Order: sequence, then structure tokens, then C-alpha cells
Amino acid sequence: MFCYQCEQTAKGTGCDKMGVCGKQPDVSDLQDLVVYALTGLGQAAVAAKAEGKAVPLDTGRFFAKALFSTLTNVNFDPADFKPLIEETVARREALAKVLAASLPEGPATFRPALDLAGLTRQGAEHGLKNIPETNPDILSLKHTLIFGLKGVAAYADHAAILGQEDPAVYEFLYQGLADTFTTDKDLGAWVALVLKCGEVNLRTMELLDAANTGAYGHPVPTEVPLGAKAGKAILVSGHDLKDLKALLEQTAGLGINIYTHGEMLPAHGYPELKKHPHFYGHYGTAWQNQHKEFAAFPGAILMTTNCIQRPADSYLGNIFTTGLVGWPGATHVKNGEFGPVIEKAKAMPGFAADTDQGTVMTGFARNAIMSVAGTVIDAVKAGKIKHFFLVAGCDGAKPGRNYYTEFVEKAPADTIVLTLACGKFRFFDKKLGDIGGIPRLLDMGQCNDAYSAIQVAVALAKAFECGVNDLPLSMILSWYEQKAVAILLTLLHLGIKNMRLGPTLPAFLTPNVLNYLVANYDIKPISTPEEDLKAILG
Ligand code: FS2
Ligand code: SF4
Repeated sequence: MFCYQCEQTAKGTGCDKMGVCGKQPDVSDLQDLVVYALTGLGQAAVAAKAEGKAVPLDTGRFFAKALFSTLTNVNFDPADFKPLIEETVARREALAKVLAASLPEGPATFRPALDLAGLTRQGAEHGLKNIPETNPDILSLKHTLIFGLKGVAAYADHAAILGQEDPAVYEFLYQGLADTFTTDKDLGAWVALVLKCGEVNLRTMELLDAANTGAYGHPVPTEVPLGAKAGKAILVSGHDLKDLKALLEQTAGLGINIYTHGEMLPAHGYPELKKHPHFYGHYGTAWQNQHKEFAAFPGAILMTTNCIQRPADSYLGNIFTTGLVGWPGATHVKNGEFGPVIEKAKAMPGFAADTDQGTVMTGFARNAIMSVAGTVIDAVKAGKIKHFFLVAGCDGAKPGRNYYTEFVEKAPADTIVLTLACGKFRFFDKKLGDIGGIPRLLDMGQCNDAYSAIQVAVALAKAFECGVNDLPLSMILSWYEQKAVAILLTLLHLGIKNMRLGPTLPAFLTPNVLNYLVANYDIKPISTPEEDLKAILG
């Protein structure tokens, strides 16, 4: 195995014995084989387009799902990858049959082994290091593209689940993976292609925003209890709002309270979700604290999408996976078929008594912020708001991530902190007060809602008649997995400069690629909260 797609990669260079995330070598190899097989399907789809032949829309949907299943902390079950590889090859063959041209030798002609052991051996021969490329900087950009495409695939899958699709997104997924097996582009062309991935990701996040707000309404500011209510309980984690909605409907009137964990917190702000009286509160913090927090939860736990950690034995019997999520030994239920989760919750003790642990606010997505845009702009003009910080991105286990807590604590009282994604759990319950009625800490949503933050930045720039880079706005980003890579590429595509990125820089960027980003975008690694605040506020 060799994997270096996430921030916690071993020794900052790559996991080659087993994943720091718990990914076993066989799963890593099988995931590489999924990507290799998808590259072949991508080549066939590109050839079909060139010949004017239609590629079924559901092939795009499948492509996104299969690629999403290789994202960090999604699926750790080797058995789930065999059918994905077989279906990828079957779809490729169906396309190949109608093509006039023959497909090149390689991913497009690959024949999968018949059993899991054989597939695992094949995967070991088709990893990231086997992509044809002799120039290390171009190889770095090819890997960056693959990881960015994984993020796009995740957002495309979420949007498609709620009926929002754009064939152009799927076409880019095909073309992108197919291009990793070409050797005729120079460095400049590769930089352009990686930035194009950011552009396509913006479109994909727009689709997802339309999907979520179309189905469940625009989020509204909402106070969410952090304590517990006496009674039976189900905890929902991940990002999939449709799963949450189905669970809320299936538990109506049963006396079971539904709690969010991790990235599900912002779900409390959606009118069509918050209207359910048993959608009670939020439990726990970010994904890396599952072992402690899930072990203490007295009800059933449902994992939708990333991030799942190896379940401890004490709660393996209570945790359910759905959709693309998988862990060997954990019960998998089909999307929307939550009967076994409900039965488990009924059989478990639930919370014995009410507990009060205060509340947090969420629901400050673009509509909520834009509705008070006039007040915000007046406060900036009057000098009451000096600066905005977007402190956003993923959380993780490294101690260096305390930077984000300290940064928010030390941000001066005349500054506003916008946040999104699971990195917020480093500071989400801080009481930062308000500026003229505008809360100083505004939770805009999941990582999936980065589109909302971009729209707010663009609208502010319009109101102040300047560019986004000229606003009193600084982006302090934390990354962990490949959705964050896709968002970073979107910000680069938009020409955003001076971003601070941590806790460490991606291992897959060579010094030359990094130098390019520094020279053209002034991207910086985080230093200390004091130094960075001083440099920004000058
Ligand atoms: Fe956090 Fe994990 Fe949201 Fe990422 S819950 S790091 O994959 O998707 O953010
Ligand atoms: Fe290592 Fe991250 Fe890959 Fe897991 S996803 S194997 S931690 S680089």
C-alpha cells in the first residue's frame, strides 16, 4: 500500500504499512484498484464523447459514488470494493461495445481478478506510484487532481441523492482521471487542469447548495442544546441530510430523541428538519473523538458518509453504517431503511435524566447572513467590525490543531469569526459575544456548505465595490481529507490569496509545486496565533 491523501499521513510522507486512519493494506490496494478501474471507465467515456455517443447519466452517478467510497474515513470493508470494481468494468465494456475506436491498453482494457485476493494483488500493482509520469512535479499535480476529484465526487454524490446533477461535472470526473494516464501535457497545462478541478468543484457545491436548500429550506439561526433529554436516543453523524430526514420521519411519535454528532450539527438550522419535535440536540464534538463519545452514548448510532473511525468493541454492536460507509463487523443498513437502528435504540437504556450543558448556535448560512448584510456593512463602515476571519475546515487528532482554538480565542473583540466544517469543534461552544447584535461566532454549516461562505465573500466584495482579496477578510484553513483539497482548489481557482493553511501542508505537493502556490497565491502555512493575528491585523 501507499497512501498520502490525507493530512494525518504517516510521518508526513505516506502510509505504507497500514493507515494512520486504520485503513488496512488490502483496503488501500482495493481502493487504488477502484481508481484504476474508474480511470479506464473515464477513458471509455471520453472516447464516447469524442465520437458523439451518449454516456448514460447513471454512469456518472455511479462514477461519483465509487470514487467517493475511496475518500478518507468512508469505507474500510474490503468486501464492498469487489462489486464496485466489477460494475466499473461492466460499464466500461458496455461503452466499449459501441465505440468505433479501440481503447488504449491499460486501465481501459484491465480485467479484474475473480476473487478478493486476486483483486488486492492487482491493486498493489496500480497504486499512486504506478501512474505513468517521470516528472515528479507533474506526478504531484496528477495526485493533487485525483484527490481533488475525490472531493468533487463526494459533493456530486450528495447533490445527486437529492436530485441535483449536471452532466458536465461527471464529464470532468471522466476526463480528469483519464488525463492522469496521458503524458503529453506540460507543467503549465497541469496547473491549469488542477485549477479547473476547483472550478468544477464550485459548480458541484452550487448543485449541493441547491439540493439541500431546495429540499429542506434555507438554514435559519438556531439554538441547539448540548445536553441530553431523558429517554431513548439515536445519534446521527456524517453529512447526509436525506438520511437524517428519513430517520426523523421513521422515529416520529416513538419517544426516541435524535441527536447530531460531528458534521451533522448544522442540520438543526434547516426548517424542514428542525420542525420535528424529537430532533433534540447535539452530542459530542468532532470525528476523531468517536471512541470516547460513542462509547458513552446510551443509544444507537448511525454513520452517514465520512468520517468513521474504527469502532471500539464496546459499541460495535450499537453502530450502524449506511450508504457508502462501511466497517467490517458493523451492521450496514440501506439508505432510508432504519428499522434495525430504531430497534437497537429501543433496546438500549437511553438517557436516564435531563442534563443541561448549555447551547450553541448554528444556521448562519448565506441567506441568514445576507438578510443582515445592511447591518454588517454599516458596522464595518462605522469601524465597529474591523476584520472577518473564516476559520474553517476539518478537525483531526494532531495537537497542532489547538492553533485554531487559540486563534479564535485571541481574535480581537472587534472581529467576526465565520466558521464551517468539523474544525469548528475546537471552539464551537466559546461565548464570543456580539457586535451590535451580530454574533461574533457564526457557524455557516458543514464542509459541504463552503459554497455558502464563498457566496457571502463575493456579496461583501460587491457591496464594498472591491475584490474578495481587498476585503478585511482572512481565511484560516485547516484541512484533513480530500473534500478540503477540492475546496482549496476552488479558492485558488477564484484567485483567493493569502490563505493560511494547516496544521501541516499536503505531503503530495512537491517543493516546486508549493513554491508555485506561494509565488502566485501567497499561500502560507499557519505559524502561531499571535504571529498570524499580528501579521494580518498589522
Ligand atoms: Fe470533517 Fe471528516 Fe466534513 Fe471531512 S467529518 S474531516 O471528512 O467531511 O470535514
Ligand atoms: Fe494514511 Fe490518510 Fe491514507 Fe489513511 S487516508 S492511509 S491516514 S494517508
